[in-house]
Amino acid sequence: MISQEKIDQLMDSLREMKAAKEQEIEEMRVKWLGKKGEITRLFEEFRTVSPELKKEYGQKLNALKVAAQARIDEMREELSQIVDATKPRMDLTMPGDIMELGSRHPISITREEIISIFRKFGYSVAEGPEIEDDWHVFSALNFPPEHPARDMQDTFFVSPGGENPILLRTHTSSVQVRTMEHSELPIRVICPGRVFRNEAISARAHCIFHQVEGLYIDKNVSFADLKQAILLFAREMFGPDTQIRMRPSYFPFTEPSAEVDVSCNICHGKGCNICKGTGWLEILGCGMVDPNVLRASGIDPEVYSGFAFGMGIERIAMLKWQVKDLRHYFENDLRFLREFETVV
Ligand code: 2U9
Repeated sequence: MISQEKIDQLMDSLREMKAAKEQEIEEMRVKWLGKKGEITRLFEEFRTVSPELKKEYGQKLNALKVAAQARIDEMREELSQIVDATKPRMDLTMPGDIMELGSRHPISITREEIISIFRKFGYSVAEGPEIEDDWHVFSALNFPPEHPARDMQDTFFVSPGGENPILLRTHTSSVQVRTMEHSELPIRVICPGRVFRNEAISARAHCIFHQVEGLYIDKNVSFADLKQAILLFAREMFGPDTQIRMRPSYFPFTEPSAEVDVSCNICHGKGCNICKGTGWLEILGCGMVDPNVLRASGIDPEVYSGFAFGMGIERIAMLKWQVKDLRHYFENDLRFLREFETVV
């Protein structure tokens, strides 16, 4: 029969309970809390307790049940702390797990190299949004309203309508425009970043690629300054014997404009399959900033002049490592990526 004495007695035996194995703990759990266990049986007897004692015994029985469960959990915890001498221990003489080392992506390596060269020349680095407006990508850069780059065939539009459509930038020149709008003169900045063009993907073209563009604006900046900056860059990037040549070109944002070739660093001008027998490799475009571009960003072209240049990082990296297909840069094939410098 339930009594205070009986409950106290059970509490005492609970505290004294000991077990050396998991199996013994389980047997105790069944003995106390199982369907036919001691505490379960007391709960059945509880139904016959007189109403005036129900509250008191109810609380005591519940406390007993909680204490039994707690002691069982405690015994399990104690057992898990004991090292089982029969189980194999960790062999400290085993070699450690091999950590897979990553490698820097060739585009990142090339971008960092270009940036560090221009930093040495005193340029700072600026970044800007990939989703841009028409003003910063086209209008401020002297693109006429009917220019084909403004067409859906060439540019990815986010919202095409209205006065100032929203689009994915097709070049990082928009970052230079933002720099001109907000910085004090003189400006000497390079802008690395991803750009987007609506092109069919092939070995030589991709709809996403990376550029580094540069801009230098001050009083009395001349084409000779541009030529010297590009020559110094080419020699840092491709070796001290590198020669450059400039061919006249056209861009809406520069006048005059030029495309720049470097002497082929594979055949040293003799002609090979990399330079297609010409001895020259095209690396970038450049020119003197068009006065309309300076004016659009509030800079007086009567007082200031500047030069700008732009290059595709994929192209520079292709020349550096003789990568034949641009798609390798985007496919994350480990056999390709492991060819490059390991990060330690
Ligand atoms: C401002 C003014 C002028 C940036 C320039 C080029 C020439 C050029 C191409 C090279 C290969 C782009 O990646 S590519 O397809 N770029 O030829 N870019 S001048 O001129 C600017 C930029 C900003 C305010």
